Amino acid sequence: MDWFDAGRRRSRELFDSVVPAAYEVRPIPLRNPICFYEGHLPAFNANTLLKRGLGEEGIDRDYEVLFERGIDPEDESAVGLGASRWPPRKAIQAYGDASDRAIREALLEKDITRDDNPVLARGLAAYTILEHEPMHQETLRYMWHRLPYEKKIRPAETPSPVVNGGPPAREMVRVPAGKATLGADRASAVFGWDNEFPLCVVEVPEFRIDVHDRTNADFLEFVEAGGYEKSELWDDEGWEWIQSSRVRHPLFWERHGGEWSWRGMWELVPFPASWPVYASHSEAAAYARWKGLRLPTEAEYHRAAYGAPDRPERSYPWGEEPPDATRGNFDFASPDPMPVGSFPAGASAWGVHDLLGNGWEWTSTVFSGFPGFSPMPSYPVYSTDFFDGKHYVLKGGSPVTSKVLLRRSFRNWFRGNYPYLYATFRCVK
Ligand code: AVJ
Ligand code: FE
Repeated sequence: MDWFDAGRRRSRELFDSVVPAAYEVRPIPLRNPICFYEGHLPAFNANTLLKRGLGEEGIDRDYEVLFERGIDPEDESAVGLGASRWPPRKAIQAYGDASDRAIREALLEKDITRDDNPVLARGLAAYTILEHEPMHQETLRYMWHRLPYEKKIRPAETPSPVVNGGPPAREMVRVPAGKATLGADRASAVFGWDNEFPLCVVEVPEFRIDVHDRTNADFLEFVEAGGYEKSELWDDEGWEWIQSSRVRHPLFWERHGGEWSWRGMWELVPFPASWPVYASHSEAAAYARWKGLRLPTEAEYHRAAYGAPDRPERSYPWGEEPPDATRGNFDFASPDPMPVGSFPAGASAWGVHDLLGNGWEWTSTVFSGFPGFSPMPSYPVYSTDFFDGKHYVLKGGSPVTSKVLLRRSFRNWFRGNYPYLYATFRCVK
């Protein structure tokens, strides 16, 4: 109950941090407008726990269709209009309150862990709604990021950005050949999304990997060397995208009076040379190719993060202790990134920094199910629609990734040319 209430409260704060006039704005052209998400969260809860799980009626049939699912179209021409007129905020909030009441009642009083029902077995539907909420809070945060500052209301206690001088010296470390355990074991995991199962053990050959994420300073060299003009560095999809959208630098960068600055969540930041560069997969891969390097595979990320010399794999890069604020920039600790290497207590056994937090990490692995994958009964379309060869796996987490999503098996994914999320990269050879 506390988990549910805290999640709903945080979502409410997010919606309240947008001025009323922006309620129907679409901050990212490829996503629904803001109002959709205030309806989507409670509708998802009703659809998943009350209807699919407990076999009940739900609260409002029209809303539970209108707000059922978000969108991930290939380009703007494929964006449908959704509703031609969205309900007013009052109505959406009244629906949300009714859904919250029904969910609380279900969590407290109904049989939500019935082993004879695959949707409810071991609390599957309940965990699904509890983790869906923070997942969207991150999505909402990077959507709000795109809104002009005058459309947002900055919370009083927001910390100011930390921009320490230059980045640390660039360094790579050797990770010897060994096993990486991807995924999780269905029988022993408390909960996981379908793409986390089953366990998948991979042999990973030796490689070298960046100790730190590539920074804005690193990426500036690429921009200044004309990286966006060299077609040989880009895959077809990436080249097509930077031509048609006229992309010439990372989305978070802006040029004012001949100087680069960084569009922070609440203010414009003087060029933060030592922050991890936030970029799309296409930009990350082009940069790596320019350096004669490449992006890590998902298995290499696991080896670098969770492997340890002559020891079993760890649960977290730093060991077995649960995540806290000393281990990395995550769980809403800061609205924007921190300089790379700010959390030595979070480094992995090989001394690789910031593997959890401060930005998701792109991998070169195309998103698909592990051998033995099956869709989850509580939300069967969670992953399968995205097994299309066009989405890449991201690992790690961002400043606004909830700590409940920081488990080893958690996998994120997006299209290669999606520049909006808080995602960075490191290189390997
Ligand atoms: C896992 C972040 C890619 O936001 O598209 C939310 C999560 N799925 N509601 C997304 C999701 C359904 C998904 N990502
Ligand atoms: Fe959703």
